[in-house]
Amino acid sequence: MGKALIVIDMQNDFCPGGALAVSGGDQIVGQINALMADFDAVVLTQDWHPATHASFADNHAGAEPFSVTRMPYGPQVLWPRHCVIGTDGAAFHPELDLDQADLIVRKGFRPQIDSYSAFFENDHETATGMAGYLRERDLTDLTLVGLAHDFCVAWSAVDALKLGFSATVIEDATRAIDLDRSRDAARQRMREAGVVLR
Ligand code: VGL
Ligand code: ZN
Repeated sequence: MGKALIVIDMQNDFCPGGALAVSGGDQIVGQINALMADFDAVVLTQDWHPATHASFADNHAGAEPFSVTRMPYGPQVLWPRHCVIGTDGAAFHPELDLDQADLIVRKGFRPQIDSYSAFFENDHETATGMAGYLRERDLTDLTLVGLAHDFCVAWSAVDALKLGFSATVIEDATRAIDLDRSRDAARQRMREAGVVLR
């Protein structure tokens, strides 16, 4: 039973100057690097979208970024184009210590479905492979950090609990998009699911 640090989407597009910049997103890199040595394993996630991705507002005629549409799997925020496969925006923050990572899980590469969680795409059915990897290595005790607190970090933490892992979010090593008070909503959902916020 080991401890894994799950570093969510520490990519250029989520940092200041990026396409979907999270305020202060770059300020947490040093802290995340310093945490890595305290864990048995480090797993990074990477938001990784084809140019045609259905979560991009500019792939929907007349749609504004940050508006909400309906997808077959439920409501979906339409985002500014971000983390397009192979672009600099999709690359990790240059100071993130990739050398300490055991695994990189890419998500959101299916054109018709978004993926906030590190475990499942937004249909809550299509698995990313993360759970299988962690279980095979007997990594049961998860700590989550990275971007964005109220989307990919929160969904990942809630799914971790559903799958039988324990999950702690170090809030100081996250930053939120905070769309329509989504930060408060995410904190409440995480607490209700049994995620430890620290
Ligand atoms: C994220 C919105 C769209 C995230 C990814 O990493 O929180 N948010 N894609
Ligand atoms: Zn995305």
